[in-house]
Amino acid sequence: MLKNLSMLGVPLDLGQNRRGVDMGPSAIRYAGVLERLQALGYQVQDHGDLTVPKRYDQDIGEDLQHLQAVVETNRRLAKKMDEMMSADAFPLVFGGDHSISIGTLAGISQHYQNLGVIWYDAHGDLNTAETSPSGNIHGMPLAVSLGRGHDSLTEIAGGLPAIKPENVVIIGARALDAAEKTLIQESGLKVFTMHEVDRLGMSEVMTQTNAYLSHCDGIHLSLDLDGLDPIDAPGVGTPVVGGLTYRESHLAMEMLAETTDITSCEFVEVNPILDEKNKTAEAAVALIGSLFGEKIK
Ligand code: Z70
Ligand code: MN
Ligand code: MN
Ligand code: MN
Repeated sequence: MLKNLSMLGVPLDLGQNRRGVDMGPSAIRYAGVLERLQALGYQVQDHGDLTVPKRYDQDIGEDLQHLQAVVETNRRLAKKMDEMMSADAFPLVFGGDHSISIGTLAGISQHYQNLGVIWYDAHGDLNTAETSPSGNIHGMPLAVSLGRGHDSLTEIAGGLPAIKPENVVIIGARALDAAEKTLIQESGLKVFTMHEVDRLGMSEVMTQTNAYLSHCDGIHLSLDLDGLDPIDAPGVGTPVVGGLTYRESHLAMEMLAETTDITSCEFVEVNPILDEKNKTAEAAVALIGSLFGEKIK
């Protein structure tokens, strides 16, 4: 892994309805992410937080809430990612809600032929305006990155889809909408739902994930904290019971550190307002430690 890291917060909360996820980057910084990475020997450049539009009451929209603000933010984010990549730094991004993946993937994917994506999440985030039960764009970023969705969202990646379905692995899914299940069937996306995690164990899931993405020339980890069980990560907008434990998640990060060449990552959906004493941000920072090579002994 590159020893130069570029850290960026994206305090966007307009991809969903719960207030507070805009404070995610602050909570993660407060939990000591910089010190943790420096202690591991990384050179970290903190790019601060991207300026994002404030929540406002006009033009919320129904099918695609806050579309223009989400589009504008992700366009700028994509450009920023591109700059970090061009400077040969490993991009480490903090959300904000998961709609920011539209921008991170749009920017990062310009630097790879076959970008792999590990989507660690309770949800599929595979909706479009037509299928979404909520109109929340944070339920759509994986679909958008695969080239499905409103033109103003898919165009952020510059015309071609940012990623290919055969380069995606979803881990931890347990709340998929009907249309998301159909899309998974049709596009052949690799999904380790909680069923597979329970049957195989996380160790085998990560071994298979590594093999499945071995042809990729870069691998992005998109970790939604709601992939974890709400007992371990209560500070998220859409908690779903029966999730990945703190221990399983650490094992996953440790195995990525050992065997999989992760080339960029983001930690999203930390909502300190809904949290218990910054537990979720602290979990995120602990997982970042493991992902970047921290060992117990
Ligand atoms: C639902 C939707 C979602 C995150 C919730 C929920 C999507 N499938 N994503 N929390 N991170 O509204 O599309
Ligand atoms: Mn998500
Ligand atoms: Mn989620
Ligand atoms: Mn959520």
